[in-house]
Amino acid sequence: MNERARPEAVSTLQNSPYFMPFSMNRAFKKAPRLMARAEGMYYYTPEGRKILDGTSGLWCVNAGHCRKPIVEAVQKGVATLDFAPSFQMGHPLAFEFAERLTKFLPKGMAKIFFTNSGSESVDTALKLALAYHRVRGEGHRVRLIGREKGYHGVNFGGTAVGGIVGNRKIFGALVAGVDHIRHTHDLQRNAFSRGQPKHGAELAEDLERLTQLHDPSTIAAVIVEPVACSGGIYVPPVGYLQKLREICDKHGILLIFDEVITGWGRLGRPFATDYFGVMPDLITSAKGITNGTVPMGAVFMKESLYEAFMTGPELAIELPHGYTYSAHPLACAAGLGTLKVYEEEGLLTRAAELAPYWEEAAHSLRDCPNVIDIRNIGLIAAIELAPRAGSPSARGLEAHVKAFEKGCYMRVSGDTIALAPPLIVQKSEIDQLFGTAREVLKALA
Ligand code: PXG
Ligand code: PLP
Repeated sequence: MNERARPEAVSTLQNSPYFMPFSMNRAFKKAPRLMARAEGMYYYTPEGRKILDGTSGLWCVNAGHCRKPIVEAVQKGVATLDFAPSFQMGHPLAFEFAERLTKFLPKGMAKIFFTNSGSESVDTALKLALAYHRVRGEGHRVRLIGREKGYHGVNFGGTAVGGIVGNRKIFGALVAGVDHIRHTHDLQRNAFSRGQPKHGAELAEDLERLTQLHDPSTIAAVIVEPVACSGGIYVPPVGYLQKLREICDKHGILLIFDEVITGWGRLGRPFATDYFGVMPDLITSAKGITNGTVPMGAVFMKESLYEAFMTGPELAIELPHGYTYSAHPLACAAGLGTLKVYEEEGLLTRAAELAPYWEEAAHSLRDCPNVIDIRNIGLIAAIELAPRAGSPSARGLEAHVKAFEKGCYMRVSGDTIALAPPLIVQKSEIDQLFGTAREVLKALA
């Protein structure tokens, strides 16, 4: 039992009806790790223990926790308009938020479709891509291409284009017409790269192989995370994303950047699209769009995509797609508050200032036991550990638990520790985070 948890809480949790997502339910309920309160860079456990947030909740609390302008916008919003239908009806905040959002988006991203999560954004973007080709008379473009090790949420489309085997294998055949290009993880050539790895641009040519296998005229879209995060943090090799864009252009294939994590300042520019200077046709977003305060997602698209749907009779629904909670008033209120904080505090570029310090701190762990790679970009770092013989992920899980005991919250993906703190992080907190990581790594056999 985790000695920090209250005995009465443990006995309640062991029989709890709560089926926890992406969790080891039985092990967790025996030794829970609970957060009861949060402020700024910190969580507080029910016993009042202070925990430094090393992964921005789940990569979403980019402005730090319980920020006043966001909290107040939500409080005011909920007391004013609890819900409003968005099908054939509207409410002012949705239009105001969409308008404000466009000021932050990569140039050329002109229209916005609202969802409630990254998973919904991904499935929306995939459906938009298929429908876009169809309304233009290219209904033969029915295939969707993802990438090995990619994560695109958990709905059917996103699971199908996703490339993490463990997330796919128990869910049957998923969606027809999906294929995957190769991942870019290459420890032999790129271990301990700082920023973008040198080797691997040629892996983008795997897309050319798939166009030849399936015929390019059958492919609707390619979806990738500019930096693959959930699957273990893989920074794109120099020139790789440019090559993907070229191949898509050559064959009339739409390119979707899944920026659910990389968006909203994580790399030191508002979006990874800005950072890498490669323009996709659609961008999926969520998480940081409301600082994680109220669930929301969005798909950003080029004007030409939207316009392709605006050609039929005016008294026809142009896109038969949407969610009950698309553009929920509370989420719009939270989003408007979030944009205010990002703008006033310069948070969408702050990671660029901190990145050199962050990089040094991350790579200082190179001499720790079992470390086989360290990767970083913006305010993201991955510390990959050698798996324990016969029990992959065990060392990673132990690192996560030990870090929590030592006052830091760190996500792990398999045996890779993933760090991505709120963008308000101070240098002293970066020191604390990597100092704790060092202690944890030393303690792990
Ligand atoms: N696309 C990407 C690139 C993501 O990272 C989603 C889609 C799905 O978003 P929702 O809001 O439906 O979860 C994500 C989500 C982790 C972790 O620790 C990552 C995510 C979610 C939870 C945990 O790696 N990414
Ligand atoms: N299932 C049923 C029976 C519904 O009526 C609806 C929405 O009206 C949905 C699913 C979809 O729910 P949501 O719009 O919240 O995604």
